[in-house]
Amino acid sequence: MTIRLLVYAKTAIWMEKNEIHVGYSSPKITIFEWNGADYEIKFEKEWPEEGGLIEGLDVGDVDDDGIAEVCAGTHHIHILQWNGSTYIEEAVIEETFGVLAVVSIGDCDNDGKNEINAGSVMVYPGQDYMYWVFKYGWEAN
Ligand SMILES: [Ca+2]
Ligand SMILES: [Ca+2]
Repeated sequence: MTIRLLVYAKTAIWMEKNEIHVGYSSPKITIFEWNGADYEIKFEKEWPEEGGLIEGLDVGDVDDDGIAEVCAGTHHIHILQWNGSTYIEEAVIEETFGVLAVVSIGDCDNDGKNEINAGSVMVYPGQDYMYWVFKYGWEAN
């Protein structure tokens, strides 16, 4: 059941066309692209049994290869990259927990490379609220 919907769009100069990225609490992501007449679904993926994808969604080059990734935060961070015909999940950061309300990409230490910032908005009993910064060079699981 979808409880909350996030509509998110971000311009990325390295993408051929702008996309609309929609996160669902199920959790699921749907990526739409304008075809000249309508928005069509370009990619969809669901991660059953994971925390809701409510607000933890951003786009940016997180591995410094010049290509933007879509980062989708459930309670993990799924890193998706366009391969020319579809999005592939090229990495998952599994250190995070709770339900992520923050997944933001940006160069927060001015070294010219993006970091991934993540924070939990809901946690399970016994867990602390956490905020993480993953620097370029993080080990993907
Ligand atoms: Ca990249
Ligand atoms: Ca940086």
